[in-house]
Amino acid sequence: MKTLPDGFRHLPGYLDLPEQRALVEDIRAAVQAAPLYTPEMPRTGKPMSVRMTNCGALGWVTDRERGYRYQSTHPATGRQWPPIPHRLLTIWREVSGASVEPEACLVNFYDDTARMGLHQDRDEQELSAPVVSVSLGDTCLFRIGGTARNDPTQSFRLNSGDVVVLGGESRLAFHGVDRIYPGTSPLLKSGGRINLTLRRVTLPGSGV
Ligand code: MD3
Ligand code: FE
Repeated sequence: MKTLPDGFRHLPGYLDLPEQRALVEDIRAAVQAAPLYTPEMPRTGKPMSVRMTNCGALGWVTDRERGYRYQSTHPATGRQWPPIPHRLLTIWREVSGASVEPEACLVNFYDDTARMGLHQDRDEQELSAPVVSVSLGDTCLFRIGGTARNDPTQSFRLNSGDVVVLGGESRLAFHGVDRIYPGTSPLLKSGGRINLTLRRVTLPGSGV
């Protein structure tokens, strides 16, 4: 039997419907200040199917010319990212077990056909803090393996209101989103899925 990587925690239904609705309103306000944009793969410039924006002091961005990186400004508007909503900071404090605050909240928006290929998250200097993920809207099929690309993977559904904590060994596990199940949640008026990931980027004391 395959085992999930150590430090992986799935908290199904962590947020009730009123909490999910309030979070959607927070994200709507953030997206007004920092619009979703289409990220490009490094070197090839191939557009990703997921649209993105960020909240927090630092945001994860990618384009053909400069590749994957964190920066303090939106690539299209040049403005600072809006702050991380308080209710997300509360969730981080409740589940992360970290003594540091998150610096980045990546907002991923999936339409019915969007996917995210198997990848590792390793653009952060701080890899001892977990990543905390919040799912809103339509259900997705999520896949997670081990720390080597060819390790066996396990798939399961992430539903609206689920929280996932990726700590310990799972922090460097390969993972991806294979598909969205359209029409599985009434939360977002026009459907689709939002995933929020809270991350510590810099090492505490690095002066950022
Ligand atoms: C496992 N997001 O933004 S969330 C990402 O549903 C990303 O949008 C997916 O992968 C999404 O990088 C998956 C669950 C997740 C998030 C971060 C992880 C799983 C992770 C980091 C390390 C290992
Ligand atoms: Fe990821």
